[in-house]
Amino acid sequence: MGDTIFGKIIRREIPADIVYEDDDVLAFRDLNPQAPVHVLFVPKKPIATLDGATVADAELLGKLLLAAAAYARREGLADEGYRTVINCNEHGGQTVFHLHVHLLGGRQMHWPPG
Ligand code: IU
Repeated sequence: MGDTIFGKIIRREIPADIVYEDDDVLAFRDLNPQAPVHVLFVPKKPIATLDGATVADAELLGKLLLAAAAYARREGLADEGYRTVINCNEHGGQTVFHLHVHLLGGRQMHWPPG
């Protein structure tokens, strides 16, 4: 599996504004934020896409979502609400092929997404 810029962030080879870390998950602010709060939650394990995840990753995927939800609550986003997004491959708009959950909050979200 190819390395990505997120792998370099995880290994601290390039800087990022890291807001959360545990044994399995790293979270950092998106460089091109689409909302007042825009944080990316990435597994340290380099899974390329959601399509590439397997049942062996079930616990890790749960940890990723729970880390995002806990962060949102700590940041005071939970009551008004927020959005989590996982883009997969070309039609999903994925540009970095290291699985990540976008957490977007601090403004009204709209549907359908573009
Ligand atoms: P996507 O779901 O793969 O499209 O999301 C990739 C995100 O990674 C996107 O929102 C970029 O702004 C963000 N990003 C970043 O935060 N830092 C980087 O060095 C690069 C992309 I490249």
